[in-house]
Amino acid sequence: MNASTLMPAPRPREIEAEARPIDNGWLQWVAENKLRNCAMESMLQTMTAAGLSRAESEAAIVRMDSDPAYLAAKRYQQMQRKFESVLANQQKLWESSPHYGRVEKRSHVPRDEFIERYVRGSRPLVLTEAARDWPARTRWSPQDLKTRFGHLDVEIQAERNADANYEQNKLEHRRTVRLGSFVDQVLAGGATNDYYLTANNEVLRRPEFAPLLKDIGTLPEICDPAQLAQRSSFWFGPAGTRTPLHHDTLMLMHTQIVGRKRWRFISPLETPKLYNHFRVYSPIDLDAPDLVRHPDFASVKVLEVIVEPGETMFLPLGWWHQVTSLDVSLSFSYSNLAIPNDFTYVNAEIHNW
Ligand SMILES: O=C(O)CCC(=O)C(=O)O
Repeated sequence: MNASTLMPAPRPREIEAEARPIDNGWLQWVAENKLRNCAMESMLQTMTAAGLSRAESEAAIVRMDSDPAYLAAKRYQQMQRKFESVLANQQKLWESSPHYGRVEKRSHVPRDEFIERYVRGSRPLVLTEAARDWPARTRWSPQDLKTRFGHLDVEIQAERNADANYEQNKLEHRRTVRLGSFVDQVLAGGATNDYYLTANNEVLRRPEFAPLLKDIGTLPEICDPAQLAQRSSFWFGPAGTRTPLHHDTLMLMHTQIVGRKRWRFISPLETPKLYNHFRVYSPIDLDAPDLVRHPDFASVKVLEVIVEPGETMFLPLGWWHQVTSLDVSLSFSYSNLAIPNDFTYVNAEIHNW
């Protein structure tokens, strides 16, 4: 944990003529910043700038050292630090492999090796031939979508450019559009992140879209075909879509049918350095990490691979990923692994960090 980053001050108010009281909001702020090892002087600067008396602020900071609630928090913090060091040591071992920085591409992996090396061994992998007999590979195109399904309404994500947290707020970005018009918009609109038909659309659960599933051929040996309709998703959008850094709560395959995507990955063992204070999301943008706000990210190793048309990305459990479309893209993801693939994560919900 960085020693000098201050938490934002509580509830900004206009500075009043008289010194503001050190209320519970400020006491919590003092406790949190002491837990983050912030220096007394930097805390005092923030407190006095907000209109608090310097003498009272200093006394509150000193008193905190014997506050029973603060002492209890310190014990929990120590346990958390221990757990973090366990993860950090394990990550160090993973990174000591000369192969760690490279996402493997392989044409075929036998089932047992797949489970041992990639599922249990927790390694991202690109299967280059897993979709070789899929009719989708020759059939699917934006024009084909329009011809076969253009008259149907679908749910997309829209007006994303106006909202820095478009993925976290995805329910607010749902719009229903005619698929044919959306195809036209994608083809004419050029590179943009403003609109994207993502997995949220659930089109594959609708009988009208069942022909799409017929275009899926042999699945990797590890998958259960009987579960495909229930556990698959369809993605379509322009070049330039960006799915921000997050982790999923299961393992999945993602087959690129049209266009390329750039996938970047971070090990689940690096979670303590990703400021994961809201559900499965990290506020870090891998294209422009802000090391002043997120200094712990500085030592995080990012893996990268470009997934080409016809290739299938395997995403092991809990790996963080940020995904960018490099071209107009059509892809198909599925989580119907024939091994246990439902996991429980205790979600972080600390909204005001
Ligand atoms: O393809 C994308 O834009 C994102 C895919 C993804 O993040 C996922 O399936 O979890």
